[in-house]
Amino acid sequence: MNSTISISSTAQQYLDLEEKYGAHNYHPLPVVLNRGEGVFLYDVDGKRYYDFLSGYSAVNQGHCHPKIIASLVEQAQKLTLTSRAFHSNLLGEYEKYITEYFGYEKVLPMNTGVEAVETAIKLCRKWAYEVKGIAAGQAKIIVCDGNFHGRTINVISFSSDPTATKNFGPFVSGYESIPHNDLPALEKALQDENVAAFLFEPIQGEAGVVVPDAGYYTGVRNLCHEYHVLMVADEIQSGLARTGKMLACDHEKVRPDILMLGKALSGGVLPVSAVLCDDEIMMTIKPGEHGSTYGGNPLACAVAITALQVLKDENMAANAAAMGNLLRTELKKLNSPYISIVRGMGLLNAIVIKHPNPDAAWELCLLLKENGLLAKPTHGDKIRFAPPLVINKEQVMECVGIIDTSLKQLV
Ligand code: IF1
Repeated sequence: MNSTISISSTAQQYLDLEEKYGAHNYHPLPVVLNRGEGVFLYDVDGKRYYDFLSGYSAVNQGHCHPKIIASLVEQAQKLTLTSRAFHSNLLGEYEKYITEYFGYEKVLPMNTGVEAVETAIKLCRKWAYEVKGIAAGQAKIIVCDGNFHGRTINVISFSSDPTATKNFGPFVSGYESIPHNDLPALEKALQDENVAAFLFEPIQGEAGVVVPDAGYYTGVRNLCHEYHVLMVADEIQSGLARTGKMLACDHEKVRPDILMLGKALSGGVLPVSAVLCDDEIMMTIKPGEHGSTYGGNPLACAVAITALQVLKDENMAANAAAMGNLLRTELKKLNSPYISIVRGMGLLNAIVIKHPNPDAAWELCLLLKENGLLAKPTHGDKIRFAPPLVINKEQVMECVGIIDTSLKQLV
């Protein structure tokens, strides 16, 4: 079953260029976009779409948020990069702003999400040897089955996804994987005195928006305290108001020992990530032991301050909670024979498709595109529904209508 993939000759020219000159490391939906504004994306033929992916939660504030763009443009005309060989006027101000914003003593600024994850792993190991006293080279980090934390060799070393690991070995040792949302399995793993940390996503995004049982974050927090192990929360996708609270861990008022942020930390404008923790952990890294060319650059600092400020000023967490409840309620009311599960927290949601055709989720995304909504399947039968957090009630209802129409067109 193949829906008719309609694409204009204009758009096709762009696809042909990518086909010929670019690596084939993605399989994108056949749409070519050239403008974004708020919850909307526009293609090269001027067609408007609702964005239900939000750059994988990098565009929580909406595409090209005017205040974020203003900060970008203003700073870009002053100073964009000094490197960390010298000081800039913005780094300290940004560091004060973000550490007070999240309640940690220190921040280490990086660029991409996976760099934040790599940084956190290096901090865990330093802390293990120099604070906890684990024997040199023996530190272990517990991770979860189904995890996604990025695509470097070290991080895929603990991936359970064959697509992420096939023919990329050899891999880095020092990791043990347990089921997500399984406190007994975590406690069993923590019996090993060489465990330095538990690294997890509060909600597993790539796995299909897997929300753990209530009390899971509290249980993790208590076990990590009891066994003197660092609780390391990857909130790169679940953080920054996406789930209806500033952080997913905030739903249980749990404070991780190490917090990783990325994606919407810049509102989708440029790569900005951050690792936050207190001095006992952060001060284990000494001058010259870690960093990056662009980490903490003045342009990123200016943009990140504004991106964080607008989340609060525009009450985006509260809106995400309300609009997420509305979206899930209305999707369930469709009673579609093709939807087996509707799940999520705030505006991080997914539906699980049940259909004889294994490509049904992809086919549905093609129909959604034709009907003016962009979404993409994850792991075959799940479709992530994660619009920008500025979406309003009328827009949610229009999108539910588009989803309903598309489901009825699915054969
Ligand atoms: C792609 C997935 C999502 C992340 C979490 C760290 C990172 C990510 C929880 C690394 C990045 C992105 C990567 C992007 C697609 C997207 C993704 F499908 F790959 F798995 F969101 F679920 N921790 N996720 O979700 O951050 O280095 O990419 O800045 O690789 O296609 P990054």
